[in-house]
Amino acid sequence: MPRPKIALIGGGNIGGVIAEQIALRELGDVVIFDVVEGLPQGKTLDIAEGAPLMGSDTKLRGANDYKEIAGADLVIITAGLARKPGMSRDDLLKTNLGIMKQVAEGVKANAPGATVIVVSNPLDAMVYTFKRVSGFPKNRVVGMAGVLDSARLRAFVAWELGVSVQDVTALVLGGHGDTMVPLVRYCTVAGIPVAKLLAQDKIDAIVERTKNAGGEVVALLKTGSAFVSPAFSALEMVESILRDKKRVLACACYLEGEYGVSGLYVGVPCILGSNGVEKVIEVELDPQERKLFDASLDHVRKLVAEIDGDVR
Ligand code: TXD
Repeated sequence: MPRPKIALIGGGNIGGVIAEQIALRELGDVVIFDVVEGLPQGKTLDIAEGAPLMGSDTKLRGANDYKEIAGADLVIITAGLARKPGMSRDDLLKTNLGIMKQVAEGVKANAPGATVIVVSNPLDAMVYTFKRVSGFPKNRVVGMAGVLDSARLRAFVAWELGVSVQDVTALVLGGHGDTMVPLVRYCTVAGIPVAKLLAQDKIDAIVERTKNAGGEVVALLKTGSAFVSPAFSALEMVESILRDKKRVLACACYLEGEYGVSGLYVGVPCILGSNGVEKVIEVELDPQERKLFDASLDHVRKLVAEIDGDVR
């Protein structure tokens, strides 16, 4: 049984960590495509030379020609600019739109049967762009954001309570930006609702820190945005798809009536398996949660409206 072929479009900070972890976990053989000559080739060669120390027989290669991704089973897209201090994710829209259109054409032509995980920002608009330009079915195009935002919420709750991160579960819905919706009501510590363990002011502070977590790292790094936690977030999705784990994860999914929404990508819980997004799970939202979700939807709609003419 051959290993799955995994194509990484974009071999930068996030792409490099994903490639290294795919090799370490032997999830499949890797091709990194990038437009920078030498970058994908150098990164894959470096990881491959470390493979004996990982005990990994994963094959890795770099490419500057889309033909090298031919027949990929899974494609992970991190191509695009990352934020610098003072920039919002939305500031990346125009530049990354042009890149995503190019990427969608390349993937459509060379890996038409692939399942695609989009990571590039502004995420909700970029995954929408990929789907529109590629014409791939909605189950095979999914965006990575909610897994990261939920992980950040989990980490902050665990640190505040002094408990293991393994025992904290959380769900963040909506767009991947300042209007994201951390659902505190569904956040538990070993099944115990977090509101039973933390005072409201602490919870409110954690929610705010979650919404601003990306910007917090950008301000500290100054040269780019977070890349390890996003890479590990994408890898949760990669493993669930390749190993058919049926994980329930918060992902940017294309909605057609769920949550009363149609024709948009937005972060919702879904079941991820070998058929990609196998089911969107509709959780009950109370009036306040629905209000926040609708506000987030409005933001995503405005962002998509700015580019819709370019992607039809
Ligand atoms: O939760 C999330 N979804 C976000 C995503 C979390 C953090 C970062 N987020 C976004 O991912 C970020 O705002 C960027 O839009 C992407 C990738 O972030 P990364 O930190 O990996 O950026 P890098 O290191 O700049 O890597 C981008 C690579 C770089 O090597 C470029 O040469 C390449 O993209 N690139 C391209 N590859 C293929 N095709 C084209 N056209 C292209 N243009 C640039």
